[in-house]
Amino acid sequence: MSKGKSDGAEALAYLIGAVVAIAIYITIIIFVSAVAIYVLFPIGCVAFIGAVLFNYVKVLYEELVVGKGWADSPAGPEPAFKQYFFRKARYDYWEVVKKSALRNWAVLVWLKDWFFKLFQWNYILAFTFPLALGYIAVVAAGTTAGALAYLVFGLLHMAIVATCAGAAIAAAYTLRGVERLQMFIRHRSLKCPYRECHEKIALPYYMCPNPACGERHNKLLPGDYGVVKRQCKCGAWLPTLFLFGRNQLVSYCPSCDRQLNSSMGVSRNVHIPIIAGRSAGKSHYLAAAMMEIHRRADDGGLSVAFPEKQYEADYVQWKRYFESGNTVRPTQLKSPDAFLVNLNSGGEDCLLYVYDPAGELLQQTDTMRSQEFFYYADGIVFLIDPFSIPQVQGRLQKELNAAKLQIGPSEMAPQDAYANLLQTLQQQKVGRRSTKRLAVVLTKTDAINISNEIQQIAARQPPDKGGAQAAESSAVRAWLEKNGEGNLLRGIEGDFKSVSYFYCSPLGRVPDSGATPFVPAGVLKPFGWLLRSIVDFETGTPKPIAQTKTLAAPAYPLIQTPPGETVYGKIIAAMWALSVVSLVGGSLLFALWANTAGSDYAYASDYTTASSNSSGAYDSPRNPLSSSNSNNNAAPYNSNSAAFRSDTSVRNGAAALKKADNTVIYLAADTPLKVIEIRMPWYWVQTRDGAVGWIHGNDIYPLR
Ligand SMILES: Nc1nc2c(ncn2[C@@H]2O[C@H](COP(=O)(O)OP(=O)(O)OP(=O)(O)O)[C@@H](O)[C@H]2O)c(=O)[nH]1
Ligand SMILES: [Mg+2]
Ligand SMILES: [Zn+2]
Ligand SMILES: [Zn+2]
Repeated sequence: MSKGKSDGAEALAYLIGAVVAIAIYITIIIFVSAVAIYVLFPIGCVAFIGAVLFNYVKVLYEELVVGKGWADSPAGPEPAFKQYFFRKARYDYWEVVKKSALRNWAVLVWLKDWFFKLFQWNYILAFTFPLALGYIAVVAAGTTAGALAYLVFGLLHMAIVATCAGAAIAAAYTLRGVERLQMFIRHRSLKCPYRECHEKIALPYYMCPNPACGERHNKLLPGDYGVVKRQCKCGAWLPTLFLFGRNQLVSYCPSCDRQLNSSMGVSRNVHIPIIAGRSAGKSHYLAAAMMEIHRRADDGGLSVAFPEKQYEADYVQWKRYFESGNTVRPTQLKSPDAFLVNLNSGGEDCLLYVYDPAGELLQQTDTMRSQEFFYYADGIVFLIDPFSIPQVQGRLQKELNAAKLQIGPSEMAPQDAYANLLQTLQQQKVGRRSTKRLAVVLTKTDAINISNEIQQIAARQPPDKGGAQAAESSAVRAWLEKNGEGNLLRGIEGDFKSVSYFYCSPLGRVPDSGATPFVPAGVLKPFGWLLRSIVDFETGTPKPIAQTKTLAAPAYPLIQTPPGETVYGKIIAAMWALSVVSLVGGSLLFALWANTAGSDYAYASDYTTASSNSSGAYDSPRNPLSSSNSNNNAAPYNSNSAAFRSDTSVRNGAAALKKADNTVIYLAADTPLKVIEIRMPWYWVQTRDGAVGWIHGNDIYPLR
């Protein structure tokens, strides 16, 4: 019995204990939940966001500010590093995003480990499980907030990289377009000056300025390797635009792999071939023209530079021959197919290509056709050896036989030479009437008084209104006509739109055993006419040839930095930091502002309540200071209306509101209001647009 009694007491004690324990559990659960919701959740979220921010900043700093980020390497067809935003930027971005994610993951793992350390699967858990649940809830909320923050940081970073990349790509392709356009407009299409090649060069290839490297850059243009400069795999920097000195790099023809001169592509290029049959005097004419050009330069009327040593060497040799009165024998004239000289008479630099093809070529029109320079010739010097004209040969047979060795007359009649020239031009589809300028030049006029004959014709002519050149042109034309070349003249003038006639003597005298120097006469005039508006041989005030670099001139300066390293990572990091700071600062300011505004302005609905009026309608506006409200229920002054009026004479609302001219409008529930004074149940409020009145129910009742 006693056992049963004590059993019962014990059971009761256990029951009470159990009830107390359950009560404690429930209290703890409620307490922890409350704390979790109002204290731990916000703290947890802020802590997690802070941790994510810390991780992002730390990785950004380690990777992009002090570190070098993703290890770049030369990529693509060129021996160079891609421009940062064309390659490395996105790897750098992934590196930061990935590494900061790993760090965030590590934090979660650390929290998980702590969880299992704190809450083990044993009887204690029976007491601590509310804490465990709280822990899980806070971590879950924090993880959500942290993930959101990570997303925002990552997207912000991506937006910055994408924007910069877009700008870089746009800049690169704009500059490329500008460069192409400029080449097109300024007539700078390049042609290989070498005899066997003469290919049109879209873009030469350039050598790395680092002599230890010697890599070749095939497409040195603004683009994915760099906007204004690019980095060679050796670390040296190369400019991508001629504007920035690309022409100072050593460049080669992509067709024949021979070195090009540096000023090609910078100066205005003018191509002029000298056309005549064999032994008509082309080479002497070219040599004499160079003598004359240098005489002009010595007089201070012209700037001259040879873009390559090779041409200078030729010139020096010719000069020696001319000064000693020796003719330049064809064998000793290793005539480059194009002779290049850079000229300036005050305007822009002119790179003149003069072609002196061997006379034999004209005999074989199929070979001539392959001479591509006809395509891009700007003008042609058509040389006529007077002693190749059949009528002259007949007329001056005696004198000619005596001086045959000195004059070396061409065996090809001008008509035949011209026919072959025309055939070549037509085969190249130059058009019905060529727009190229044609200078018809009578040469060797020192011999057997030819120049005297022309001067006599000129003297008999009426003065020409077109000036000295027009007078000379018509005199030479008349002389040719007189000597049986009328057909040739008519042919020429039908085929070319722009023709002028000249006479000259490259040697100035008949070459004989005498050692007096040759003094050329009249050789520059045809060039002056062909180059008019570009080079002025008569009255120029020259500027130095800025762009010309002979081989002896300093090459592009070698600027070398560690390969593949850029400052862009640091810039991106700084931009990211700046945007995060402004994002956080901005939202804080906004919250502050919204909060301040909130304390000032509330919504109309916050102060309006359904009326207790038994009819269900709202109380009409009335004067709250009046004790009697019953006399103003007439429409429209009732039911959810707000009366706004401007009649300042009415101070006592109740009476005034009955006036027919009162405007009554609804006051929307979301109209912002500022409470100025409260006399329950009335509020003296002001709307944002400045209307002031009493409000009760849905009504605003303006008193002024
Ligand atoms: N009198 C005189 N003779 C000249 C003059 N210019 C050239 N000659 C003569 O003409 C010959 C041929 O001259 P080149 O200049 O070699 O002729 P080319 O047209 O270059 O000949 P190829 O190269 O064979 O096609 C020379 O040997 C000179 O004797 C000149 O101004 N006066
Ligand atoms: Mg020759
Ligand atoms: Zn290099
Ligand atoms: Zn070439």
